[in-house]
Amino acid sequence: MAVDQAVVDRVARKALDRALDRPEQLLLVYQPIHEARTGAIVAAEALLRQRRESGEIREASVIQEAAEASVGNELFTLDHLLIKQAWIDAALWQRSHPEVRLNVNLSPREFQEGNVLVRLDSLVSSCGIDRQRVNLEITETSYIEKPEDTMHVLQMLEDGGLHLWLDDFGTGHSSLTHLQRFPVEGIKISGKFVKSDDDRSRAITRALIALAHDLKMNVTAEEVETTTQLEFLRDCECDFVQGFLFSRPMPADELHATLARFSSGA
Ligand code: G
Ligand code: MN
Repeated sequence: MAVDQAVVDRVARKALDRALDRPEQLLLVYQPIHEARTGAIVAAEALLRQRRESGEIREASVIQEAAEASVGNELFTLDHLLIKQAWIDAALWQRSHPEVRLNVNLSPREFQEGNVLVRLDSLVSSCGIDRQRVNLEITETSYIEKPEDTMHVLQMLEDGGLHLWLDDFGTGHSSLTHLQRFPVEGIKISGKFVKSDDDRSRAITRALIALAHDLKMNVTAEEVETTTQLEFLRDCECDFVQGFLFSRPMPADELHATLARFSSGA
């Protein structure tokens, strides 16, 4: 049976409206990012989840996609809520583990419209997080319409001490011109390449790592699930890894406990 896209969109839109109406049902989980060579936790990425009335916790990609597709301020409202929550949570572990960075996802639409600089700046100040510890992941879910404006904003963010990363690199709208022009610290290679164990995917992964290193950028491989994949990534000198092989996304307090356990040598 063909799925009616208009119906899908309407359902997604309703889910977004409900979530913004009752933001307490939204929560963030944090997935550690590890140094590939040693396994040490260097950062954690904030990921959105939704708590259903039944108590069940689900992925919230429908809500995120509806916000991305919206024409009003919904994307900014949602992002603002999430970044604020992430930065409050991270302030908790920053005291005991100041070296562990926090990764948050932002749509490139954030950099094209609105006063992202002012909004991010006031968020950073009000949460008390050390801005040197923030990685902004630019998720290229939408086409970058105004690359000049975007580049200007990214440059200001970088000048302000925040670190920029291109997310899901190699899929969607990601383009080599972004690597050529944007002041990014690194790229995250999509799990689509990392998880596929065929020769073509490996060739792409190897080439992307070499290219990033030539550009003096770092690389995080996403969705690493097996030791075979990890060994291949280590051979390619991939810097960081994220995925179920090391750790699943977890609530903030669990991450805090995990960090405490790691640093006590357990
Ligand atoms: O594109 P982005 O990196 O923001 O997406 C992260 C998503 O991938 C999260 O929803 C997370 O739960 C999921 N994820 C993280 N690690 C793995 C993994 O090792 N395998 C799979 N299949 N999914 C993962
Ligand atoms: Mn991401």
